[in-house]
Order: sequence, then structure tokens, then C-alpha cells
Amino acid sequence: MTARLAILNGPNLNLLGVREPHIYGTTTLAAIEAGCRDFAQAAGVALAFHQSNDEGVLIDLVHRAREEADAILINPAALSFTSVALLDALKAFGGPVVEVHISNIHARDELHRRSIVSGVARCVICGAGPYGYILGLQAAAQMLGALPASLAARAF
Ligand code: CA2
Repeated sequence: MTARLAILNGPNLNLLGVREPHIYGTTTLAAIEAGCRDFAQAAGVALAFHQSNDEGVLIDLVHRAREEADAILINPAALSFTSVALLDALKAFGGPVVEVHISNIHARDELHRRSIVSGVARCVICGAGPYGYILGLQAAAQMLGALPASLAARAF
């Protein structure tokens, strides 16, 4: 069966490439989605891509993913540091969770380097810029045994 990946994006990520390009770069979320769809097509996996500024909506999307996805890739944005509710929802998901941050959160202040969500993530990618989403998709597909040999490192 085709592996199903769900990508969830948290608050303000709709502003990527539009506001504060000196911090988060000039790549828009639409461009990230397009890159992810290209990779998903090449890998032969199904992809859902969402963004919400609402914590409750994101939690509902995690609940939906219990039925509709085999792995979740999430950039929780600021909710990474505040949302025990999102952490609890992800704990109930069951499949692999990959956490992605565009920036290197460990290079930031104490508040912004302690992601609560990391407690449930199988894999955390940060600091690779928008390409982190592609790395995260590759990791999630590999975890599901759904990464084609043509896209995998030979040694593994
Ligand atoms: O680096 C990331 O991906 C972050 O998750 C982005 C979050 C930040 O709170 C995390 O520490 C790291 C912020 C997303 C807000 O995105 C904006 C984009 C443009 C303008 C304003 C906010």
C-alpha cells in the first residue's frame, strides 16, 4: 500500500518568505509545499500538507492523521515551546513523528531551544533551512520502509 505522509505547519509559517526574510529566508511556504510534493511524487508516497495558526486546528489535524497518515512531519513553530496539548495529541498518533525547524533552534535563547514536541519525535531536523522538510520526508519514508532505493543512501 502507498505510504501516506502528513506535513503540519504551525503558527505564522504562512508568513515565510513574506515577512522577516533576514531571519527565516525568502522561500515561501507554497514553495516548500511544491518541493515536498515533487519529492513525494519521486518517492511514490502520498502527501497531505497543512498550515494553521490555531493550536486546536493542528490538534484536530493530528487526530485526523491517526486515520489518514502513516507518519507525521511537523514544524510546530512557536507551539514547540508551549503546547503540551499538541505533544499529547502527537503521543496518541502511534506512527513516526519527524520534527522540522527551518532555523537552528539550539543557537537561540534558552526558551527557544527546548522544544516540548521533541519528546515524542523519532527524528528532529533543524538548521537545514527549507531543505529540512525534504530531509524530514526522506527520513519519514525510510522509517516506513517506503523510500525507493533510487532515493536512499547506498550504505543503508
Ligand atoms: O525555524 C523554524 O522553523 C521555527 O519553527 C520557526 C518559528 C520559531 O518560533 C521557532 O523557534 C523555529 C517561527 C515561525 C514564524 O515564522 C515567521 C515567518 C516570517 C515572519 C514571521 C514569522
